[in-house]
Amino acid sequence: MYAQMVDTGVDRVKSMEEMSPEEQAFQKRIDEGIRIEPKDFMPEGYRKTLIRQISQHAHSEIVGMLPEGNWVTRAPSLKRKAILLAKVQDEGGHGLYLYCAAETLGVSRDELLDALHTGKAKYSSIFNYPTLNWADIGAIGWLVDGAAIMNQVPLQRCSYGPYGRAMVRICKEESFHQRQGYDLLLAMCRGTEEQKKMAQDALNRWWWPSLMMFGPHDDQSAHSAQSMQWKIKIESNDSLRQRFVDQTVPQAEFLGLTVPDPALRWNEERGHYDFGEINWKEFFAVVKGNGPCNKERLQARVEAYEAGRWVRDAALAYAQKHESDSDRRLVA
Ligand code: FAQ
Repeated sequence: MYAQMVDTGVDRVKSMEEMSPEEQAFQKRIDEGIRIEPKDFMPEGYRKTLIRQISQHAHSEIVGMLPEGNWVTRAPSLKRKAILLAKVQDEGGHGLYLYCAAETLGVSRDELLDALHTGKAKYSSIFNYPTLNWADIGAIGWLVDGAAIMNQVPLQRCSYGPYGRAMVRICKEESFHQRQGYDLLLAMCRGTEEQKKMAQDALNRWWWPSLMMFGPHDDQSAHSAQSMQWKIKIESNDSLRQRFVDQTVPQAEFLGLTVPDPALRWNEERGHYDFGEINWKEFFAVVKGNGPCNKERLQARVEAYEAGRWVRDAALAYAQKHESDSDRRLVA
């Protein structure tokens, strides 16, 4: 139900000699760090790969509103409710910038949403996990936004102009999101014993799914080699995941929480934390549609789309009326 059905037509990376003169000139521009803009020549595989990645990213933002939106009515204070509302709204805005960036590649928003609603397009695995207690909202901000920023900061240098530029604003907002999550957990960890237990429980459930956000190991990653040659991806899945672990473990220690990984230890020689293996069986089950909340998430998006149909119809009718009124004025 959930497998990506966008065939990008790329099965291996071409060498310079195998490329057409147009493709060689394109690759040279990329190597020189010159941005590609919507009207420039681009190989079909580049265009399709971008549509796949940007639309998956956009879908992740709007599906990502659901687990947190679930807690807006149950936030423990007016201040926390206002912060959470603003954050969820920001995620909706990120989705819109990203859909606009994808549209510059010649695909319509209706097509992209249809791919999401019919299960042809993916969104991040992380949003198929439930938010069971208030500390989960802190864990999402700290870990999920934290992982998203780690991945998105390099994407500001993506070779495709509209995507890289959308990422600049998104990253600024995500860093506030991460701080609000950490601040929420800090308050809970300095609170009662019961609150601290809730925070530990949230970390236990969100740690491994957050590490999965970076995707499969580099040697299992179908798209990395080509996407890195085209600078659609700037850093590899494993190197970003390692950086996330290195940055996050000391933050957990400061909170007084324990990362749920018995294999986790500082490796003096490597200058990095060693950590345990991800449960890839779980990752692929979630990606294929069999995670705890896949069906619920998709159903919520489809229902929201149907419920908003009258607004789209009214806006279209208004625009058409406006257009025919101005046509009449022109004729007169
Ligand atoms: N979930 O060859 P690779 C956020 C798929 S935004 C589901 O390594 P690629 C903000 C992948 O699509 C979070 N599927 O793929 C927020 C491919 O399948 P396909 C989203 C995954 O594209 C915070 C297959 O596995 N961020 O959180 C996942 O080179 C809080 C092979 O993998 C972005 O989308 C996964 N985790 O690298 C909102 C950033 N990982 O398409 C609300 C942009 C891999 O062939 C609240 N995207 N797959 O069927 C990227 O950087 C890349 O697309 C990666 C995957 C790194 C995610």
